[in-house]
Amino acid sequence: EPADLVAAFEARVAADEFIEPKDWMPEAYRRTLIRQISQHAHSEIVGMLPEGNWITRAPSLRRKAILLAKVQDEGGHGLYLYSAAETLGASRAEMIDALHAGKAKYSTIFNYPTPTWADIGAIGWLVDGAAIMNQVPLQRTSYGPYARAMVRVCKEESFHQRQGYEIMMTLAAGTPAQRRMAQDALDRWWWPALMMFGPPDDQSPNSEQSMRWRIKRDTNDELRQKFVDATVPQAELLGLTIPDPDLRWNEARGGYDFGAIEWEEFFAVVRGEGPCARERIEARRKAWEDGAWVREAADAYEVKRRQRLAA
Ligand code: FAQ
Repeated sequence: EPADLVAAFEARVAADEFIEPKDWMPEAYRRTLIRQISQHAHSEIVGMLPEGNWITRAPSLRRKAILLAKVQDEGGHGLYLYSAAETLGASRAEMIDALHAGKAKYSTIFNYPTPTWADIGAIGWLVDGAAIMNQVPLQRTSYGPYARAMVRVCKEESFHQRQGYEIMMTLAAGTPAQRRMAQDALDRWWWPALMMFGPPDDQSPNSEQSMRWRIKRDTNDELRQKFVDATVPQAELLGLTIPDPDLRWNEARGGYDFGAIEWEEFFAVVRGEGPCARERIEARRKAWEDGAWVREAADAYEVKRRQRLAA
């Protein structure tokens, strides 16, 4: 790649300018962005499934309307993000094929089951909470379309986080059985939520380059620490116990120390061995096949529209 173009690109990134679709960019920067943005999109789309499981069984009409709207928002985020990746030259069909073939990743978190209603509270509180921690800094990521998509996504995610926390507040203040259900959901979601931030910095092959290109603005461990620090007081307010005997405030550091994460579990889930991995991909494949007629109808309509315009 021409050294003068590379130097000009790097200077723009260093000056915190946004890189736009028609600007020159190194091929590896383009590929990294397609990887991250498409995987982010897949996470939103696969992320509709664990909560979708509860739409027909939400405990009241109000809860059902809220959950339906939240899951719909996630679909919207996915489409937004696929569009952002398309501006880099990736086609949607290619990206979706890569997901269905198991070549493209999606967040490990969505491979865990949602057996109780409290899981819907825990997902909003912890999973959306972790998502926001990661996405707020991405509003300043160096690629313009990705950064702008994050602005709207973060607004919606912060509403999602509050609705989850409100479910947890209701359960935590409810009957003993409801409190137990809330605690059980926290027990099951806590460690997977910490894994969402990715491998530890010293085992994160992409971090160094992505930080240099300002695609990532914080490292995996920095964001994980911020999430723990923000979430512990929220658990205390609920009167629930974070399932980590090593969790304690570190006065000198001004943050919480926490126990060791089971990275073997994380890497197994990344490899596609998560408890619901097969079910999730099958659900996505089926939805894609069932929707084929809609795509065909849209294409046929577009052909007719162009013919009308040309006539
Ligand atoms: N799951 O070198 P790094 C949501 C992979 S929020 C699966 O550190 P990087 C909202 C990683 O891809 C969730 N794979 O990688 C919602 C890489 O493999 P590759 C989605 C993971 O990219 C809420 C390898 O490990 N959010 O959906 C995970 O620099 C509720 C090495 O890792 C985003 O995607 C993982 N947890 O950092 C929806 C945010 N972690 O690609 C519904 C944007 C790592 O080389 C309900 N993405 N891997 O084959 C990012 O910020 C980054 O991509 C990281 C990973 C931080 C996820």
